[in-house]
Amino acid sequence: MKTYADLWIGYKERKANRDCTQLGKFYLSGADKADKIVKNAVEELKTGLKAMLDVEPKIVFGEAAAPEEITNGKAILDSEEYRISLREDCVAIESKSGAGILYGVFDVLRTVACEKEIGKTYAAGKRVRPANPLRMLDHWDNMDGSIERGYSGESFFYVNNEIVINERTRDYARMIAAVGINGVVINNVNVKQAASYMITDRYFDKLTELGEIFAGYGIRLFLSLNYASTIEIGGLDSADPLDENVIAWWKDKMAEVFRRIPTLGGFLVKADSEGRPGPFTYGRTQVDGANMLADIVKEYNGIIIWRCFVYNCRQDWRDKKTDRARAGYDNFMPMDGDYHDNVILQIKNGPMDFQIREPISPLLGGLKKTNQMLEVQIAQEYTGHQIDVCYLIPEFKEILGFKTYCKESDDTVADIISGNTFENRYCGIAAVTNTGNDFNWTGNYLAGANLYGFGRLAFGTGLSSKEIAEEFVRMTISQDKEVVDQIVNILLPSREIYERYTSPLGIGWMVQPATHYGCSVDGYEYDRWGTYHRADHLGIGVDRTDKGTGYALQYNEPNASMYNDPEKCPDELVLFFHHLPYTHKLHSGKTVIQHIYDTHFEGYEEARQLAKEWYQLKGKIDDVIFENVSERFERQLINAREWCDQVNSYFFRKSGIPDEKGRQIW
Ligand code: GCV
Repeated sequence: MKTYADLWIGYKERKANRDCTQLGKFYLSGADKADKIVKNAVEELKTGLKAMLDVEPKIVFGEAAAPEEITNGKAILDSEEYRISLREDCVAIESKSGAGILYGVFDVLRTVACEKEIGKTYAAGKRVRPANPLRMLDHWDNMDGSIERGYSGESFFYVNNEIVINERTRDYARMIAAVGINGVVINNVNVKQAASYMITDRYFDKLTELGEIFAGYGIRLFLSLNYASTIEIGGLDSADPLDENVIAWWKDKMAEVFRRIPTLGGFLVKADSEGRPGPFTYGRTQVDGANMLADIVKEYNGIIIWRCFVYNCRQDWRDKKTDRARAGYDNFMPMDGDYHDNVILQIKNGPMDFQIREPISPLLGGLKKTNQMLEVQIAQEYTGHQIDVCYLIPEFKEILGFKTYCKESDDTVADIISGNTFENRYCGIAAVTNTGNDFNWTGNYLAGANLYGFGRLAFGTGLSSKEIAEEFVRMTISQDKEVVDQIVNILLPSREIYERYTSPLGIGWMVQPATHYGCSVDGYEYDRWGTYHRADHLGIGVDRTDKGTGYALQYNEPNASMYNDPEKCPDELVLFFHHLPYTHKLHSGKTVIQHIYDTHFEGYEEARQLAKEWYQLKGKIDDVIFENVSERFERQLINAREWCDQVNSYFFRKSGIPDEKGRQIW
């Protein structure tokens, strides 16, 4: 008996599709049947169909598929692309790669698990190509087993500075492959001392084993790298990227690392950021650092994913000219085009740090000659710690759909990171993951929808938030239509509700600094982190216009003009870009202060409503899931109430303007 939930790879009994004869036989073609991914795909298919429908399918392998079947008028299918069609006596899955076959198998299993009709789904043939080349999860797991910003237990990769490999490891690989993830970074970007030794003999055997397990599911293993490894473990006194001894050390080290861990995809690097070492220490540029490593790993097909989270974290709060929001662009734009081909810049979705609402980073669409990858966060660091329900897929859809105007056409963030706009080979999307060793992997069972949803969206950007939520509920909780609708209706508005009872109009922060959970309006106001709301008795917000820090001008037109003008700036971001009087009228017709009062009272009420809807599910769903989420809702309501009362009281006391509706403010 497993001690943890198997979520969407649980394959419980299903009623629909029992009379579908084609499910008795599968024709797999295009990929090598000896490929271990294909073998795993077949095993998964057999396990899933046996458990759900009591079917034991016969597997027939085609050699290379007949050209007319696989080409559909074009050249061969892209690797990872798959096609599913129904033949008279079987289901055919075709792909050029083992991974494509695996994704095709998971497509069929998902269809069965969601009780959608096989006949209808595949009658016309279904051809799917992943939207993004790289679809990654970044773990912030430390080797002592703790997880930075982890809200669902400890790491399942590390215990006491050792790498642990067990059944859970394999299930994790199955689970994330099922939603299309193809890369995992297993250690924290803040590479503490113990983790620096990951690239030494002490860990190679385990990493090789782990890399092989992942590879069997089409997933490449990546490591976070300590930029100063030359000093930390190499015995040198420098990490200068242009120093010959440093380069020579890395050459030897990388030769050893890739020989010992042949499946390794490359490295993720957090340099010159929040106290981490980097090239700036030696008067060098980010390009110098990234290219030095990239040139060395190139012969092993390695890639260097270089984070753009570089900013001054020792700011004087009195200084109104320095603007943390500007930092990514200021640091990385001037050298657009100088990064080598196997470098990807990984850019957080907003210019600050995963707040509930931020504008899109202007680097996305600013950079035109550099490989780019979007970084989002499903670990709910600022969005409720997996205590509060906050389904993030609607936010990710907004981010992906943002028009950057990097070309005359309407290119969106999704177009850029998929490689469509600038024809990059290395690009994609990564999420800081929300997993841990809790029985249900994500603490709050409903936070599983973010893990599931991130993968599905990374693979198929066109899917809607609702479709994804429905799939998650059907695959893991219930087939009952009423139950499904009820849970989907809890998930869908939850992000906006969270926003309403927390930080308004794009301000962000206002959290308890020690944990990032719970309200503290001035928590970051007089601190060094560059995260201010600048509220006084007359108004609130940060002037990032041409008269202020100039951040708004980092966008391409017409976005720059839109953000620069308080009359054109969308309400939800207006205080991110402007310092405005409390009496300023928003597009909604409300004043800023009334908006703050209304959204906070309403947000709290809406959270109560969500909880009520959840409590109605008692007896209709598994007790363990019911209790797990109910307990979280109790804590969410306490949190929401605190936010509501503290924010409203704070701004009433600052502004002296009463609530038009006369509700109680403390
Ligand atoms: C891993 C924020 C978080 C840190 C995190 C950092 C980053 O500052 O609070 O925990 O460090 O972002 O993304 O590197």
